[in-house]
Amino acid sequence: MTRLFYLVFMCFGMINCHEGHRHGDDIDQQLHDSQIPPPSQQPGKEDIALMLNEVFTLIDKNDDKLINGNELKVWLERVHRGLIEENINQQWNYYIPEILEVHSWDTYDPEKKETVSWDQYLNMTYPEEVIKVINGTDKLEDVKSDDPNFPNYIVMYRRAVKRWKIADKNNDNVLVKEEFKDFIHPEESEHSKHILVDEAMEDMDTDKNGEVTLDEYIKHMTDVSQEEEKEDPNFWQNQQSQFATYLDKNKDGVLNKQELNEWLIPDYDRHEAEAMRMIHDADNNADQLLNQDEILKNDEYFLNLIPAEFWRRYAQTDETTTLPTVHDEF
Ligand SMILES: [Ca+2]
Ligand SMILES: [Ca+2]
Ligand SMILES: [Ca+2]
Ligand SMILES: [Ca+2]
Repeated sequence: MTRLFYLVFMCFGMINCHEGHRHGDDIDQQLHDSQIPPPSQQPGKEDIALMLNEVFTLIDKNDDKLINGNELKVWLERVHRGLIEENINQQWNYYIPEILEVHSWDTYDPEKKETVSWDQYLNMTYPEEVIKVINGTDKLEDVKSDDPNFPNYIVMYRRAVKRWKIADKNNDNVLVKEEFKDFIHPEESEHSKHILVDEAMEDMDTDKNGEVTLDEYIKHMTDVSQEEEKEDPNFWQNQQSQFATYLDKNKDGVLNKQELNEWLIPDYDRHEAEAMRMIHDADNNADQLLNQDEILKNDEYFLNLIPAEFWRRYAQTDETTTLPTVHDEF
């Protein structure tokens, strides 16, 4: 069996993820979906049931054979942290960090730490033609690239410059791993998450007047949505009502920066909200809890409760149908 786990990636590092920039919950969603193998590479229903049963016992901390909102929230946080960490490690290693003496705010003396420099990042992320345009050696309009995403690389590059500045707290133009985390996942830290709002405004506000109209919003959502999402006959109506009902808080027909902020950096706990939504959607007997049966009946819906670790271990068992025992940090 081929390794079914594939790289978890986000729109920033080594990756080719330039089809559009998603925001906020979408980023989360994308990251979480990326750990689920495509259906053709998933194990059969019975094995998925085995995995879900095993996950169930791990979520059910108080061992009452039921999952409550808090247990589910804690699990979702855990899966999320695992994904972020794995993604950071993967990207960090890709850039082949170099040991340098760095000064931090914490101590007076420099410390030897692994670092990634801006040049290293640049050279290992962007094709040479992009770097030439960036350096002014070539003009964008003169570049004959077969890659339809070429202009997007330039947008990404400009964005990377801004993100780097924010992530590089001690301003020495190299990132230590903690700084690199803010660079790749600015949404994960208080220090850097505000940049998501600027990036979203930049993406959506095509006429650059500082506000996002419904048209601008719809155009953006069309650009970043998958074909199958757009095939949904209610797609347009859903987008429109999302905009009018939830996002445009002051009902003036446009989204200002504050409204983008509330959308992308909400002050509620995302994992708690997701746990509540999951319970609401699958709680057949309406006791505000999930039992094993409710999880298994909705197995496809709960695939993202299965950590990457499990999928991977399954893939490594070859053609056998026995699931290996899980003995790790979960
Ligand atoms: Ca329980
Ligand atoms: Ca630094
Ligand atoms: Ca606008
Ligand atoms: Ca508004």
